[in-house]
Amino acid sequence: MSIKRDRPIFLVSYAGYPFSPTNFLPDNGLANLAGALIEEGYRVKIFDYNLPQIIRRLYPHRFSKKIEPLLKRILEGGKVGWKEWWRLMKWEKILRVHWEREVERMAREFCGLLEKENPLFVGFKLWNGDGFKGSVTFARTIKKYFPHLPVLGGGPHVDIFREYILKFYPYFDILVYGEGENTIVKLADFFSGKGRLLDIPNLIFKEGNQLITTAVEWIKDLDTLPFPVYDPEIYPVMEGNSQKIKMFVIDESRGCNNSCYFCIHPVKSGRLRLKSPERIIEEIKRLKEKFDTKIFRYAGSSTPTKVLKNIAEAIIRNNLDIEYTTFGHVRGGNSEDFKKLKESGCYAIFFGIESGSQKILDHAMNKRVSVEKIKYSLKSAKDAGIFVAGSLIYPTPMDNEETMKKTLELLNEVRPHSTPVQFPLLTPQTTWGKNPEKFGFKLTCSYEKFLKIGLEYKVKFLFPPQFWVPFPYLIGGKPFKVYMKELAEFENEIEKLNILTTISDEMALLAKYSGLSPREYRDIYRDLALLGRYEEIEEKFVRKVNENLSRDEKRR
Ligand code: B12
Repeated sequence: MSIKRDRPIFLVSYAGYPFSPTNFLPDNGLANLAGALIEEGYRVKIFDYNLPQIIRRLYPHRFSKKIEPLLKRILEGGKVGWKEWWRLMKWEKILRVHWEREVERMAREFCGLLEKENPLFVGFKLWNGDGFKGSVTFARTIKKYFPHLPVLGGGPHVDIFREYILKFYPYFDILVYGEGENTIVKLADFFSGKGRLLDIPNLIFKEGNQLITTAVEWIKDLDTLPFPVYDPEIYPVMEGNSQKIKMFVIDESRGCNNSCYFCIHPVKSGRLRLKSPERIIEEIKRLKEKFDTKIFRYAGSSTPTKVLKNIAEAIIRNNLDIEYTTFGHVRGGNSEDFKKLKESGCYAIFFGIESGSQKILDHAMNKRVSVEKIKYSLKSAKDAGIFVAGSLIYPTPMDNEETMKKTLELLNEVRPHSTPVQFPLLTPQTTWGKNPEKFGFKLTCSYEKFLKIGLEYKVKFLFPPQFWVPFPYLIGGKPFKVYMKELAEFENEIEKLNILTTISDEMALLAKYSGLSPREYRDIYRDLALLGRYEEIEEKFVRKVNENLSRDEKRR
């Protein structure tokens, strides 16, 4: 049977309130899916709601004006009484109700488009937090008005929570886990009348009361993937300079062969596979030409340093004149490699240090790396002139006064430019998530409830973490409030060493193109986001970067 490809396919990403400016980067996952579908003759439209303009809808000025004086006082470190915290709590609730109503309104507007354009199906990229609940609102609204239109969910939150999403939220007809390029094309064929769902890999769906998960399939040769598509006809918010930041994410590798106990990446992305340097160069060249840009961010969570070096040599050979940031692994690289990376335009590297205690690295994390090697790699990257973000996980169940000191000593010796600190996140499907008690975690509710809380967890964005809804687990016997307080104190210790916290590799490079120092970039964004100042965010964090980039490109 011939397949009719006249109906478009709608792909949607709604990640919630943009707590971080990285929400404004174009979505490479959806652009890849678009590329795969277009190559097979399908029509695609991407709806990316992660824009500065979303702040205007979610946080109208009339709201922020009322609490601005109080918020400013908190941001300036002023004294706040319990009555004022109560007031803020009330405002947070009002704001939440407004968000829910506004997302419902956006979902109804979206339904208007469905009516007009009659797509073959709608696919959501599912994120955590408000993004997840908002996407559920979209899916529920679509199902209300268009019960027969297939609604799909894919992306990181599906990789982590799998069938539990369907269990609690039956508004999605099918979930796609793992890589989506091959699967989405087969689904498009299926909805056009060809093939059987059971023969399509990477699916989770219900047949009657039975839950079916089809076999996983990973893309063997990444060079065979069609090029991602960001053209404004397909991805309308790529138009102009004020909506998305023109820093593109290149997935130079996918997967990870390590098995760190805390980490979801090997589960989420399979075994390590690499794109060839030639393919990467071609991707970069096309994006540079089309979007007047010169900044990129690699997506691979575990690309070996030697491979990064090969790509760097190709960039130099091709005289690309770009700047990029990447994850780095502390194993396997030497100082010459980092010099080569720098020469090719590598601006910043994000290393996972996790801890300065060898015992914790070995027994709590399975990092399979020595503290000495961590020091060597970070110092070499720094000496090469690269901005080094070295992240930590704290406090783990094994942490105590002595391990904390060791970690601070490591930081003081290496002096990374930035040290983002994450508290131990118990993620389902990781070794920690599968055996919490073995590693010193204790759930304070049933496993199913733990999953439901994780699935729907939202931060209280006007408040520091001590005020958030507690995570349902103890760490080394300590409850949420205690470990969050320890985390905050630890971050203070790090800042006392004059090392920045909370700044990632891509934020460091974006800061440069915003004309701000990394510290200003972090603090100004946080303050503006808390106050809902979308015009300034649009101007300083999106338009300015894009204009600086295109000015640079035109000058060449
Ligand atoms: C690079 C990266 C980024 C980049 C690029 C965004 C992206 N593509 O995901 C940037 C810096 C912009 C970013 C930002 C954020 N990120 Co990020 N990011 C990553 C990282 C390291 C790699 C993602 C990637 O590029 N993969 C390659 C591409 C091709 O895959 P993909 O985007 O997932 O899409 C594929 C599949 O998921 C699937 N798919 C996706 N959507 C859909 C939809 C349908 C319908 C179908 C069928 C299939 C499908 O098919 C795609 C093609 O194969 C991952 C960790 C990891 N190793 O996976 C974290 C990760 C995805 N990020 C995460 C988070 C939380 C964020 C932020 C919300 C917050 C933050 N600041 O970190 C923002 C939100 C961004 C936004 N859109 O608003 C979390 C997600 C957790 C969760 N449960 O939601 C992860 C898993 C990191 C972690 N904490 O462990 N991120």
